[in-house]
Amino acid sequence: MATGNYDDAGLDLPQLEDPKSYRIGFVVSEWNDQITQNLFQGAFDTLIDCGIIKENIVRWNVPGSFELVYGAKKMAESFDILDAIVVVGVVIQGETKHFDFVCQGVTYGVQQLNIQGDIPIVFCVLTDNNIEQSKARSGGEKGNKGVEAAIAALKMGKLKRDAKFYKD
Ligand code: DLZ
Repeated sequence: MATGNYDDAGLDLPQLEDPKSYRIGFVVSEWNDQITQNLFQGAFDTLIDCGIIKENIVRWNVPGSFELVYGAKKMAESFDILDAIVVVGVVIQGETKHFDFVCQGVTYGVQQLNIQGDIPIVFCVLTDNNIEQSKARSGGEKGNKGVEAAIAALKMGKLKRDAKFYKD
């Protein structure tokens, strides 16, 4: 179980007709890998709780958050059967402007992929002032943002399927 009680966290789980048929991809940044691994694990456990089978969960790693956009783009091209892709990263404020550029790049890039592509890309990138804030949001006292991302991925995947149904 990912966080214990989804209701307490105000998270309503999606009602999926056939959860075993859902396929979810993850592109995970290796920068601050303990944090991103905890985010991924929270998301993975949530998907399993929702009835997704582990064979239908794909994971690729990229070096840093800036590379998440390219990774998601390539994953979408390689696996057009995916219902949704989650990008997982953490960007921590430093002494230079690097933080702003990485945050801007990944946010804008994911937005563009969502506008141009067919597979919804879910944003699970922490943008924190310090590592303590990141720890708190990746399985600490503020919960695990990976759980929310997994639920968002399933909801967006369902929306994609529903939209196709109306079109066909
Ligand atoms: C270089 C860099 C820095 C300073 N900080 C972070 C960070 O906090 N989080 C993160 O995911 N990546 C960081 N990176 C790496 C960049 O995302 C990227 O991998 C490099 O600039 C190479 O393109």
